[in-house]
Amino acid sequence: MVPTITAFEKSPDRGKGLARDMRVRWALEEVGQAYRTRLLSFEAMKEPAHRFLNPFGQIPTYEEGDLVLFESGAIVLHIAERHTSLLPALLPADENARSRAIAWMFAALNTLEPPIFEHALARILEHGETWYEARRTILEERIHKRLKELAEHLGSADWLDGDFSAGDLLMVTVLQRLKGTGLLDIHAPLLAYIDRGEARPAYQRAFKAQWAVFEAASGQR
Ligand SMILES: N[C@@H](CCC(=O)N[C@@H](CS)C(=O)NCC(=O)O)C(=O)O
Repeated sequence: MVPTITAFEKSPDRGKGLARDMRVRWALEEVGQAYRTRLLSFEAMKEPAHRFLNPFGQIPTYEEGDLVLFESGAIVLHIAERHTSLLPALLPADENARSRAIAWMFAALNTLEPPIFEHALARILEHGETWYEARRTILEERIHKRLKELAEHLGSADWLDGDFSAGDLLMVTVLQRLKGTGLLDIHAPLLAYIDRGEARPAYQRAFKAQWAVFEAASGQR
């Protein structure tokens, strides 16, 4: 069954691929699963029809027969779990290694993403506030602490725990939000890590698909 995902009709990131549908597209490409995309305006995301799929009125969602999912991490985990017989898979066959890969998925979304996303939001929504510089400094200190720890764990390895996994997929998408901020400059291994993720053919296909949406929307303006 071909699943349907939702994505922004006009992504506010202007085609940079930072919206969270990108994680889902990338996971689907990694496992070779075709998918359909339903594009939504900001207004449509808040309508009851979409809130039925995601109570928070956000993208991405995932529909596959009777199954409806929201939360990008849960969707990527579902895709990974449904395609474990593939080689290479997004989750390792060994049970302990699989649990560790899932731990990295949580680490990406629970330990790294919160300060990184807060920083991005602050840059957009709070930069005019009198206290903005102080808040920015605090958030950047928190981010640097986590990036240093992550880079130390990664060391000279290509991926976080053995082969590329769903944990790496989520981690790379989380770190990408820092590109252009300068915050990654002193964490060179992480820049190379993001590059490795982005070089994967599945990532390239996913990026192209979301870019096509942005280009089509730009043409209509
Ligand atoms: N934790 C959720 C966050 C979803 C989320 O923040 N989606 C954004 C796009 S990346 C969105 O829909 N923003 C519009 C809004 O919240 O109104 C996930 O990982 O799926």
